[in-house]
Amino acid sequence: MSDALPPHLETRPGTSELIRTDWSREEIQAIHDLPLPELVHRAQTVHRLFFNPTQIEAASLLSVKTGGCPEDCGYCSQSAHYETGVKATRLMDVEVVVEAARAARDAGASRFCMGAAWRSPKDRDMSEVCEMIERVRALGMQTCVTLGMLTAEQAVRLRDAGLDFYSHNVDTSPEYYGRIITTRTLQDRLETIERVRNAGIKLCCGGIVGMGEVLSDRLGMLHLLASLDPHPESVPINQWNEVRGVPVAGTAEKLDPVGFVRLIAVARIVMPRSVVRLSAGRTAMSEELQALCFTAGANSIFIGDRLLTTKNPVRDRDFAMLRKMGLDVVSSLPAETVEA
Ligand code: SAM
Ligand code: DTB
Ligand code: SF4
Repeated sequence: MSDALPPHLETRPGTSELIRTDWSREEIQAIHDLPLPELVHRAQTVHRLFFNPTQIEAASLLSVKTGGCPEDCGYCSQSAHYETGVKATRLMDVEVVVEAARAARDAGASRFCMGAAWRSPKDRDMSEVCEMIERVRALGMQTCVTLGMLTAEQAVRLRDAGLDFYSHNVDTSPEYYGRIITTRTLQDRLETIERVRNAGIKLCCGGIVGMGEVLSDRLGMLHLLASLDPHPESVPINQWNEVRGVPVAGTAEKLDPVGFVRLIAVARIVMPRSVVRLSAGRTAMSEELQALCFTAGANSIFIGDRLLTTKNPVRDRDFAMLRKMGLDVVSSLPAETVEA
């Protein structure tokens, strides 16, 4: 692994060897297949070397441009290819976005993520998005945007506006990818990821499970993420949030909860320093399952009753759940504040 550890971790012998980008699929499978107590113990051990296991980061999402997307992502409510009932809107007014960010901050979120249903942003959209970033940043929040594919120039513009994170998922394994999306390739995504990195923006990159894929695809997705050098600072693991009218709806199968916990633990072990976000899909998860996920190394959630177009648990219930578990919502986690 190329980049240095932060000083507070360098004093701990052996931690740098844990950060690897050369995991083999076989190693990942073997970790996944460990007896559950062994797997969770290993994930907890790694987690504690890099994070405080009682701390959870909270981010909020806002769809700043909804629906009418030209891409055909088979899981998405916002694709113009499917009848999902989601109404297409124009890019939101900056003031409305800033007010939503302020409300999210006052409700406990430290990061505000703005999503747009674009294949890629048009240059005329960039000025407005950059203004949103500047204004949300001025509220003292970390900023994140997800706008689709970027050119190198667009990535630099976002960096200059003060963007902290760009979110761009690999979504699934290389083998399953073509079954889910045909209008852009995995290579296209990797190129955007590279441009984001080159501009010096932190990366939020993960994927979705529960789209009819098999276990080797889920592990293939984690392998792909763990092969990114450096690892994404933030790794959202989404369980597909049900959307009617999309192709995935015909094949989707909710994961066995223990199988889901195993994936979280594997993500924690193979990307020790990344923040692992228990992302979409929590409305369908019991508190017990979420507790196991936090025990297996997940340390971030989205708060607020809406993700982009689909539901998320209501905030008060989430805070009550975290309180019950003795977990604190913090404004930044140690490993994530380190410069890449
Ligand atoms: N249009 C941009 C793009 O796709 O690059 C940004 C917005 S897109 C909605 C962001 C991510 O949300 C997708 O890459 C996908 O991983 C996730 N996502 C979309 N719909 C989802 C669903 N129904 N359940 C879980 N995750 C979903
Ligand atoms: C991510 O991996 N999940 C978030 C965020 N990154 C942008 C988006 C989840 C969207 C869920 C579907 C919806 O609400 O439309
Ligand atoms: Fe468009 Fe993003 Fe949805 Fe794909 S995931 S259809 S790119 S909004």
